[in-house]
This record gives sequence, C-alpha cells and structure tokens, in this order.
Amino acid sequence: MTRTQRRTLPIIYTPLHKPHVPRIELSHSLVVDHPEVPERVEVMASALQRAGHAESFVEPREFPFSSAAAVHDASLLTFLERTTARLAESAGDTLLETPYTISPDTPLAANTLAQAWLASCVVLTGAEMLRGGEPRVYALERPPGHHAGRYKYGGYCYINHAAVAAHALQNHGRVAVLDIDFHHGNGTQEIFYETDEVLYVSLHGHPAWAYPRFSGWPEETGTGAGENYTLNLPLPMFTENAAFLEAFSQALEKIAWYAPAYLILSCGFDTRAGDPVGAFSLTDECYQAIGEQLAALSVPILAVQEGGYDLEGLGKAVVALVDGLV
Ligand code: OKP
Ligand code: ZN
Repeated sequence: MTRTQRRTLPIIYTPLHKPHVPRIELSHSLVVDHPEVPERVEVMASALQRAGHAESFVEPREFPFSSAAAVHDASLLTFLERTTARLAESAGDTLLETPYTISPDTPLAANTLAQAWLASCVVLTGAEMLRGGEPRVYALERPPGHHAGRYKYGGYCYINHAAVAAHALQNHGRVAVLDIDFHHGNGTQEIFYETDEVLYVSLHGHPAWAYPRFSGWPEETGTGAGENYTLNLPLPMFTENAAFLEAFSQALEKIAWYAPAYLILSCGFDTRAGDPVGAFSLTDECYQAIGEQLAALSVPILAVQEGGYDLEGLGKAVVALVDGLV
C-alpha cells in the first residue's frame, strides 16, 4: 500500500465562537468599530477547507473553568464572573474603565467570559491531542488570549489560552511559547516571567511605538529562576520578510537551546502587509517559510490563533502557514 505524504493536520474549531461580538473599542478616545469580528475565524476555516487542509474539524471538548485559575488571579476571574453576570440583562456590550484592564479596547457582555473559556477549551483540546501523540495541531479559536495577564484583561483578550495550555503541558515536559503575532504577548510573558519551566520568545512591533507599549523590550529577559527564559525580539515598523525571518532564526536558536518537549505557537497574522491593526509588511511566502522551519524542529507543535484582522488576507495567510507546517 502506498502512503501519500500527510497533507493535513487536526484543526480544532467550533462555530460556537460566533456569538462573541465585541462591537466597539476606544481608539485615541474615539469610539470605533471593533476589528475582532466573527468573520475572522470563519474566513480562515473556509480557506483551510478549500485548500484541503480540513476535511473535517475537530470539535472542542469541555474543560473545567477552574483550570483558568492556574494562570489568572482569583481577583480577575471574580471580576469577570461578577461583571458579566450583572450585564446579563442588558443587551449590548460595554467598555468599562476598571483597574482590571490594560486598555479600553476590550468590551464585556453577558456571554464574554463563557466565550473566552470556550476558546480556551479549543486550545486545551489541541494540547490533549499533542499529549496523545499528534505532532502538529491548529487551534482555530477567538477571542485571542496573549494580552491577558495574571491580573488584567485587555487587548481583545480575556483569558490567556496559550498560557492555560502551557500550564497543562508543563507537567509533562518543558514548554516553549513562540509568539509571532504582531503585538507583544505581555500576558504570556508576565505569567511565566519567573519560571524556567516555560520559555517565552516573541517577535513583535517595538514597544516604543507598538501596542501594548509597556512590555516587549529586549531588556526583559525574565527574573529569578526565569532569568534568561524570556526573549523579546522587537522589530521596526514596516518589517518585511527577510528581516522577520532573520529574527525568526534567532528565535529558533533560542528554542533549540531550550530543547522543549512541546512548542506552543501564538500565531497572529496581523504582521501581514495590509493588516489594519498591525504595521509590518509580511507576505504569504513568509508564513509558509515559518511553517516549514517549525515543522523541521521535530517538536510537537500546538498553533493557537491570536490576531490578524484583514478579512481579505487571513485565509491566504493561514493556508500558507499550514502548507508549510504539515
Ligand atoms: C490584539 B492581538 C488602543 C489601541 C488598542 C489593541 C490591539 C490588540 C491586538 N489605543 N489596540 O494581539 O492581535
Ligand atoms: Zn496582535
């Protein structure tokens, strides 16, 4: 019997993300339409199907919400629980100015916490499949997670899915998180800043000018037992493929040095030329190269969807990455 080359990978997806509809954010004190829309994931899911990468999607299973407490402080979880419960009777979503958020861009509605946890379950289902021996899995979920820290939500994120999954995997070996979203994953960095059991490596727009501004400098390298287990590679505005891939090879060197048992890819496509939120100029060839180089590591990889807001480009970008990764 001849075997064809493996051309697909499990993609965890549920249409139940659709009721999460943030409507407004503040941009320079003005109310604007929210870019983190349901169509983002729908566009990627259809493109993956058309490209033959997803004959069927894997449905997420449920995990207890108590697992969120491993990476988020009870004060944040209690705030989100109580506030969303109070919003239950009101229709729309609400931007709150509270000490529990890092920026006024992340509205709350009655269903917000349940929707964010559903996204974590998509990612945890993927983590479980890695544990079961799958070499590469794609968790196609929203809202994103990497800005959510131990004490604060924000940046369109409520629960840090990559961190929840890293925590679930870290009992079984060293975990590296490689964050290629345009924005620095301040939440993931913060959660693992003091441990050597999870390595955090990020390529992103330089915090001197890019959101979230307060985090992502190269001088941030971890502290205590975590010293040297955080690596930030900030890049200039309008970074193109060649410069990105050069920094990416430094990231891969660091990961090879760490020799993780599992790699979590915080995967954003807001680095793509034309993205309305990011400010890099990558093309689809770059995502394919990234996928190929990651596959060559021969470490089990869990890709976790973070950002990417150009509905015209998202499908092409994810297909290019998965083309390289399978
Ligand atoms: C989420 B992810 C406030 C601007 C807020 C937030 C961007 C969040 C990106 N003046 N912008 O990393 O793609
Ligand atoms: Zn982003």
